[in-house]
Amino acid sequence: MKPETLKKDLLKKCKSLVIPLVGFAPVERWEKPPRELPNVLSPWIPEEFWPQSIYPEARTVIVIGLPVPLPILETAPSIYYHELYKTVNSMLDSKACEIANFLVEKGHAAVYLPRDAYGDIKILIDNPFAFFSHKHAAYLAGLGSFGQNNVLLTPEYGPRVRFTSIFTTAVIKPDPIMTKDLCTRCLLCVKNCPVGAIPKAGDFPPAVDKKRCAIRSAELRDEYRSPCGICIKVCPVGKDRELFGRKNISIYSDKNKKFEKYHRAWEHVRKYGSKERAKI
Ligand code: B12
Ligand code: SF4
Ligand code: SF4
Repeated sequence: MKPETLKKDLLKKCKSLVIPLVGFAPVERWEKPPRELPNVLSPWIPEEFWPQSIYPEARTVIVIGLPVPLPILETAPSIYYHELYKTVNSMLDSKACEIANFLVEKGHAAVYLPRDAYGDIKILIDNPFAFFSHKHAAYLAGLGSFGQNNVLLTPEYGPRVRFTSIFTTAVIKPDPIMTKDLCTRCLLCVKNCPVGAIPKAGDFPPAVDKKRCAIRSAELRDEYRSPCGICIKVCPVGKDRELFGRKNISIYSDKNKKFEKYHRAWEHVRKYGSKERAKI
């Protein structure tokens, strides 16, 4: 089958699975990290984390992304975002598994990757790495650019999107790497991080204090209201803000009386189904 026909079939399959974001990256892109953006992606990801090291036959990485709806994320930390997180995660895993099976049915070896791949958040406190990084894969597959918050921003959903990947032996026409820098450097992510984990200056994207962030996530997990997600909630980038009527970022400031009805709704959701550890 011609590479163009396979790409068309895959895009059709993703459409039928209601996957809004799909990108294709040849494995060679891991060998020569691109210089298109003002990124300091240096040192680059060690070779043992590259797709061709994990699955030596891999020729193309397919990255899929599912959105995190803003009105749910806005209640975070809450049981509502906690449940959404679990749902999106299992949907990503099963859709990626189905795409790999679809390729296999067509005669192309393919394997899916789990969207996270760690047993418990406590493992990440001391070793905050997975064996494969999906945000870098999404970047190399042309889905977005890095933000000050060190996650990938997309034009469609800003950072409010979760990714996973599929490795295949099929050669598929790649998508161009995004050259537009989507981050506005508004620093809202920096100012709103409750544990000060995101540096405001230095390299871009900056090295987030992973330990601090992971410890906060572990605490919230024990309270049934993880993950934190504030740095993706406040980011102004993404067309989803328009769709959900959330262009005005001052909605997140407690002092803004105009948005009291939203603040009341979030407080209501936060009161049920989870508790701060001190109150458990
Ligand atoms: C570990 C992890 C965490 C840790 C560490 C975060 C971090 N910044 O790396 C903690 C628990 C803190 C965390 C928090 C969050 N996470 Co998280 N996390 C992961 C996970 C499981 C692995 C990431 C990884 O291994 N990165 C490793 C390397 C490659 O990235 P890096 O450290 O930036 O590496 C660079 C340099 O450090 C250098 N380097 C230098 N020396 C070394 C040494 C080694 C060994 C390596 C590997 C690299 C390296 O190489 C890289 C390029 O320069 C991924 C899922 C996955 N499997 O990809 C999700 C993931 C990155 N998380 C995600 C999200 C959304 C979050 C949160 C917002 C929580 C939430 N869900 O609400 C916060 C955001 C924190 C933040 N601002 O960064 C999403 C991001 C989606 C996006 N839009 O980009 C991902 C991709 C999950 C998913 N499947 O979608 N996360
Ligand atoms: S997830 Fe929360 S604690 Fe972690 S960097 Fe973002 S705002 Fe800070
Ligand atoms: S909140 Fe502002 S500084 Fe942070 S990633 Fe988004 S656009 Fe960039």
